Amino acid sequence: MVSEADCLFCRIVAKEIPARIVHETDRTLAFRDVNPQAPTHVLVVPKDHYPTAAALAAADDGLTDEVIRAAHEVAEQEGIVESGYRLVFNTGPGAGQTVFHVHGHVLGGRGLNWPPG
Ligand code: D5M
Repeated sequence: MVSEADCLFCRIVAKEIPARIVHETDRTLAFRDVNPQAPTHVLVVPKDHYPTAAALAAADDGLTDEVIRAAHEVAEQEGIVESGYRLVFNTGPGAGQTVFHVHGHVLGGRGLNWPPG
């Protein structure tokens, strides 16, 4: 596995730091955000370390598919497909990315405005 010792989400993947895990596949993990912005706010990550969505897509587009599929399965589990949900990859500091292990935010369970702030 590609991991980085001081990466927070690598440490969650390694189960060194506790998280509220809601979904897992061989190559992905999904856990609840510690600072939820909606009734459902789950982060979906590849277990391997890629800093951004762009780096993930450039390196392994099959894994990109798996992350997106896992996000949809989380939405199904959470019962937010019918009402609608948002899948967001903040990419780069200018877009608000603070943790540089790529993660998709699955948000739903309330009305979501567009454009986001
Ligand atoms: O999103 C980074 C997200 O990561 C942000 O919504 C908080 C969340 N976060 C930070 N630490 C944890 C832990 N330990 N568990 C779960 N969620 C966490 P970004 O798009 O990079 O701004």
